[in-house]
Amino acid sequence: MTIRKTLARLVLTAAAGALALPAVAEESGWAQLNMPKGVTDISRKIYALHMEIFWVCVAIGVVVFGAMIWSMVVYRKSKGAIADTTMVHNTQVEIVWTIVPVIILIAMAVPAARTLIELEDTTRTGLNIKVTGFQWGWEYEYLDEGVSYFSHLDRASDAARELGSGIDPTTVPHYLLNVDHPLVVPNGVKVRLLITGADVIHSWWVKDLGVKKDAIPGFVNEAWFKVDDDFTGMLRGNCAELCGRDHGFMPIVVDVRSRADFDAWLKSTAAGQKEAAAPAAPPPATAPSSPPATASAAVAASG
Ligand SMILES: [Cu+2]
Repeated sequence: MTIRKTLARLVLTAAAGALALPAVAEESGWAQLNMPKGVTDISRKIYALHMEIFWVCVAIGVVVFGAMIWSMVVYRKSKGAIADTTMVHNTQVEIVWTIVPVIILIAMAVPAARTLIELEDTTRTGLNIKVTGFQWGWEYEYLDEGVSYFSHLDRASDAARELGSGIDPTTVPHYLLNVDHPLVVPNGVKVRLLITGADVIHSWWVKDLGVKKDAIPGFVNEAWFKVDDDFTGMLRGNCAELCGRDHGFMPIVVDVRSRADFDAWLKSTAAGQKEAAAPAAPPPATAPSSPPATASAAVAASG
């Protein structure tokens, strides 16, 4: 088979695969080489910007390296070429190679700035969640609803990662990419994240949401996302800041639900946590009173 045929077959296979996959299938093969389009308007804008800049870079590369290679081959010394000394300090050439890059940079800066401004607009949000990174996991607090819980690496991954565990990691579903309690959010709602760190710097990164924000102790960073109305499902991400020994073992899972499903989940979780935090029934007069359970001890039973 010729190289051209092989390449054509690879391109067709990749295209067919891309068409057959749902919106956020886990990428495999060729799709892994690029960033995903994601499930939000902003993530698609970031993807479009990335592709625009990518093709500008490709064009510049082709022109610059093409001119260099052509000059070196055609005007080589062995062919009797003599250097053109009029090109040195040629004012016209210098003006052209200053102005052309400036125009290219401005052409790239305009769409980049537009997307960046939109990315930073955390106004008019429908849900506020505080995200705290710690060694090694995440805490999520639904600020207006009084719901909070911790999210750790799931037990199956945690057991398989132990040295000499004897468990084949390929048999563990979503190995090192699964958690016990995912962040549950509704689709079609603008969600604001307030991101901070409890010990060292972490970074909350979910590529399908177009969010990657550092979690820094003593600072609160903001980010937002609004998942497409028609999307429900799991999105996966990681801590993107080297934060210590178990940096690779603090994945992020976002469970996107419909508005009604989310409301039901939030209501039942809030009720469950309130019940867990309520003081126990009054003890007998002679027995010492037990300390009340704290809200942080109540871990959400997310379904
Ligand atoms: Cu981390």
